[in-house]
Amino acid sequence: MGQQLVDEKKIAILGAGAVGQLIYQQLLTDGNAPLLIARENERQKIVTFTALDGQVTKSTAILASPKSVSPLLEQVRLLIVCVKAYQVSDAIRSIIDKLSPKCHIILLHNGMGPHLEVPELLHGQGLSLGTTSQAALKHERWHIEQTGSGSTQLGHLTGPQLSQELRTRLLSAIPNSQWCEPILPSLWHKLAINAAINPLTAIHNCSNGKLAEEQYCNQISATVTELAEVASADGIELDKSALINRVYEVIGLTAANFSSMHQDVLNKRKTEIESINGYVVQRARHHQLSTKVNLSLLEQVKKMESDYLK
Ligand code: KPL
Repeated sequence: MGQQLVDEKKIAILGAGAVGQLIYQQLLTDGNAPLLIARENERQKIVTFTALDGQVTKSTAILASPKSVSPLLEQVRLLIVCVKAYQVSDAIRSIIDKLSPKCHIILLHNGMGPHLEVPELLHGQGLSLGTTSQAALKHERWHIEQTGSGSTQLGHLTGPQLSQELRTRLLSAIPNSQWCEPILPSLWHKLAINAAINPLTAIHNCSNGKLAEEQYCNQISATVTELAEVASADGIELDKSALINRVYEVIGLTAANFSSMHQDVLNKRKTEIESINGYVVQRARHHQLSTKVNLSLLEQVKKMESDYLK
């Protein structure tokens, strides 16, 4: 009976990176049977999960590829998109024709931007957005470890609303998650933290904790001040000093960690700079505002990237 209910309102995760696999595990643990949509052609995979307390569990994940004409895709009523911001539009294009108009889509990634493009790709599906401070590390392709707990905010953006039943199932599965409306202020809030911490740790090759030093204070404060001005022009009022305090709180709480951008640069991967400081610069241009500090951080990280990405 329970299984039938789950299949009728199927939840799928598009993108089996660290965050995608983490959300998959949390849904699974809470009694759901989520589908993982990934590039691989296999139908099943044994996935390993190391929880915050070190406990290791294995489960068999049901996979579908966006290319497959899997009947499972038509049954999906909630699609959680966990690919990187720069992959979101292509990932949605690759699957949208196979999704029911009754499916609801949630974008859950670092940075901002895709929510401006995705609405025109939809065929009647509703769209919500989310941001999470949970952290996970990928040890192997199918082995992730949760490395940080934290809150998750989700909320409606456009089109039909997510059904109450699916919303309840999602909030029940993700620890410390809330439905927030409007959702955009939560995304700008997280953007400010990433805009201040991520590029500086990548440029100075340091842990998050190092940014507590006096030498970074002006840059952190200017990055957040510029961002708050751009957000305001976009109709989102942020409390600048509360935001700067929060940046320092996150620096303290994650002092020993290396930011995701630091790890991307270290491993010579494309970074999310375009959807973090790049988004601030893009919205600033739209409003004819100047964001010198964000622009400089964007250019420095792009330069590092261009030295290893050909
Ligand atoms: O989200 C993060 C990231 O690394 O992307 C922060 C908050 C900076 C923690 O490392």
